[in-house]
Amino acid sequence: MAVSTLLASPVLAATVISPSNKGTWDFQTNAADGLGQFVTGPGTPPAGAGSVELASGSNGSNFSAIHTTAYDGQSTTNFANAAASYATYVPVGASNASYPKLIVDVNINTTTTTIPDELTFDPRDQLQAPVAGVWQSWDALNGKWGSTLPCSAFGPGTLAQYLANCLPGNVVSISVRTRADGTGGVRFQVGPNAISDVLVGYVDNATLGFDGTNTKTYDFENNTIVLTTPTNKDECKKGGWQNFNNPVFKNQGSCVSFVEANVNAGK
Ligand SMILES: [Ca+2]
Repeated sequence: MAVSTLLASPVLAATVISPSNKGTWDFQTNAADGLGQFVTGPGTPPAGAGSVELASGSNGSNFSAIHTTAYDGQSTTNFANAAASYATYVPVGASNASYPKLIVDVNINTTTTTIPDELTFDPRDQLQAPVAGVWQSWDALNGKWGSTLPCSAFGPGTLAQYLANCLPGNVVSISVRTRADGTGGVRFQVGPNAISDVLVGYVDNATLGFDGTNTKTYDFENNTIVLTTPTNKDECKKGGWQNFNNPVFKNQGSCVSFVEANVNAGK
């Protein structure tokens, strides 16, 4: 009997990030009416059924973000083991500035000093045009990034161009900066943009890594359980009793009894 062995690439299960399991992720906004939340949809997200919604509120000069601390302190020399891809959705009619950016706060560590920088991947700067009303995937690692360092030969450009043109000659490493407010050096963000912009964008299916030791795919989901309660006896019939979870019923009779006993509930 011949036995053959197939070696397949390991398939890494996505890490589900949700209201009850945010892991290393958390929301941040500077707007009183800004919003960061897990939602179902919109449309058909690339992973699972939900995503993260980021909205800057009524003032588009504010921002809304979801951060992770998972990569803080990790170092690389040339991004060789890094990973950066994600998917976005922007509703039709929303500002074109709504496409969530991927921002990485880094330190450029040289033999003599540490230079802070902020690398930003903005879907609006890429070869693929942003399109509203559909989910789009972005290969950020191989896309164009902006930098806060003065660098006339860059902006936006590839990470290879950044390494070649924007850094001093005595760089030892590039590391993800730990932010003073503890929110984490890697984030997805909408805004800030013009005050008149109403920014709303969604993110899902993000694969992120920096030094190769903690590369993960994140599936943002809204797993909040919606409580369902029957309000009339007909809802219990034809198997309907099985659809409720507040409370859960053993059979149609117990469902009907519950409705009869609670007929005046809330009146
Ligand atoms: Ca999802």
